[in-house]
Amino acid sequence: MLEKINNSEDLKKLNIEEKNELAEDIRKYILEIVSENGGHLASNLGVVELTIALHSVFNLPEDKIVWDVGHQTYVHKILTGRKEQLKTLRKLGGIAGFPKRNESEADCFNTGHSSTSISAALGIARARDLKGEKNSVLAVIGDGALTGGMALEALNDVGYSKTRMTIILNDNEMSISKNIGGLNMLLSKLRTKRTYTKSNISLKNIVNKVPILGKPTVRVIQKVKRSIKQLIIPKMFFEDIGFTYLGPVDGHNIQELENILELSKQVIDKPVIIHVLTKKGKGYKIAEENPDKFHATSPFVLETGKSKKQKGKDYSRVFGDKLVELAEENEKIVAITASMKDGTGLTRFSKEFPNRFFDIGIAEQHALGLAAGMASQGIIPVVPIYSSFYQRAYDQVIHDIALQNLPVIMCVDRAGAVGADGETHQGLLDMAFFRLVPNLTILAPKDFKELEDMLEFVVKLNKPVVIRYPRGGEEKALFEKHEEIEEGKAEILKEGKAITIIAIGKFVARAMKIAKKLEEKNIDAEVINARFLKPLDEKTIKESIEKTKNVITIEDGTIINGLGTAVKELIVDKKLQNINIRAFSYPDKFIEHGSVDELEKIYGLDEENIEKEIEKMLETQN
Ligand SMILES: Cc1ncc(C[n+]2csc(CCOP(=O)(O)OP(=O)(O)O)c2C)c(N)n1
Repeated sequence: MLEKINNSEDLKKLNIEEKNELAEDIRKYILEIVSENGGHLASNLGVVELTIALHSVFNLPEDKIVWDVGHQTYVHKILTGRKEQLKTLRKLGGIAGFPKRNESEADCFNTGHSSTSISAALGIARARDLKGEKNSVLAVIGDGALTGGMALEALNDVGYSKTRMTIILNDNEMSISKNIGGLNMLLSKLRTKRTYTKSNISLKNIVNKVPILGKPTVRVIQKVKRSIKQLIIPKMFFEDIGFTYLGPVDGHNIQELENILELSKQVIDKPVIIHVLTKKGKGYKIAEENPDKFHATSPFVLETGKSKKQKGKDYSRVFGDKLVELAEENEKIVAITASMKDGTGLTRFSKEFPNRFFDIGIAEQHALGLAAGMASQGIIPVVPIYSSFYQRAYDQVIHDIALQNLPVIMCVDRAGAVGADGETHQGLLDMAFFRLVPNLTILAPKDFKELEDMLEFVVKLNKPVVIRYPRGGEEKALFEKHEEIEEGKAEILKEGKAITIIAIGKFVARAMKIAKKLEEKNIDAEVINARFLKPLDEKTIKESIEKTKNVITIEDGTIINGLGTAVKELIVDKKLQNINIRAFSYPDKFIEHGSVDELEKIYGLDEENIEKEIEKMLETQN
């Protein structure tokens, strides 16, 4: 069936049996591709029927669908002319793992970070009304994403304003792990009221029997429907805040989904929320049983579900294990996660210290606000969040933490380029935006051991602090020493006279390798592990630059306001004369998807290029 379908026009010609067959074909196709390329598997398998129903009932690109997070859009891509291209999913130059306006007209809004869809859809709907147009606007949001503050702010606005739009609440009871929170409790009450589906579908039959459906008829229907529900659940949250609530509906029954979507089109004086029940990983038993593991996966063997690559130790694990060790010694230490327990390495901590572990939903702002409150009372909160998601909590870092100088330990996981998830997920801005904030101490370890040492150091520091470390494992380099961490103190790893190489974080290992290669060519490089972006070790760096007169910096962040900028500022401020400087970093642009190795090559951060550039720099000087 999949061979016959290239777009939603083809889809609309199919009957229900054929659509069911198509759903199975799509599942197989997605499994083939994701097992090969890696990607977000379980969420996509869960929305196959829902996406088919949406494309059957609505007409894109006139009608607009905003996908929250956007990790579940593989089916949507298949049904909007990108079936073949999906084979290049997440590869350099290939199709992105998230919706992109520049990829297709059917992608009306870019997403990647959670909980933005309702705001964006409301904006699109208001623009439609201002322009006097009539198209439908929908947001598809998961129960996990609904826990994010931005989604709740938008719900508050949509319900009150009565703007015509539809929210599809894709409820699979999961965020990445099990979903949590009061809203989840509300949804589980609603989930069990299967009778709604029946009553709604029969309402749809009534609607169909009325030839021309006027506003008053809809109102009567709504009234009847509301009174039925009120009998069962005394307090209808969604209806009370201004929505027409439809559902819950079986998210794997295409006919029922189409019926309820058609019904929603009839409601013209209010926003609608359709509660759709789906199963994460649907149709692939191994993912159904381990939806968290298959939320996002590296390439795997289809028959067994086993990863194709042997997974070694990574920074998140090292962080998690060290935190357990520190928490055993210090009962003030607590850990907070914004729905990323596994990803940030906190699973062990959550088991060993359940009372000191807080999963607070996909709510980074709240995570930092909560941490600030705890720190104000003498608790030591440790908050690991991915670099790109820290962007969301910037004001909490400034206003709630730094301004009050509260000792919160902010661990920035996935700092630097992350690879296949692409521009929304690259962790390239954190050094730049954290460096601006007064009172923050900012560190980055050169390897696993230094991360452990830094954690030991910061739990005693009693200041707001940021430690950033990359995705995956450590870059292999044999460090002969690990000096004790002292506040604002860099580490000279190799002495030399020809050039100073200052690196931070994962690139320190690369700096050492480059220095060794240069040595073979009789170029004597000094290597400094900056350790602290702030406060920068001005004394050590100044003395070295004065000696060598040549300096390069290497960092996995944007060119603006990182290590390179800090060293340039130092050269100007200290009036150092006749210095050659070159900063290696990512440029001032959003960095596309591709493997980290590929991206580093493209942006000139690979060993060979840096070595070549150093040689050129020294040659022109001679
Ligand atoms: C701001 C932000 N924080 C964290 C994430 C990481 N993340 C991606 S998907 C996801 C869970 C989403 O759950 P839900 O909305 O229920 O969708 P499902 O995958 O279950 O369909 C999380 C936490 C993110 N994308 N954005």
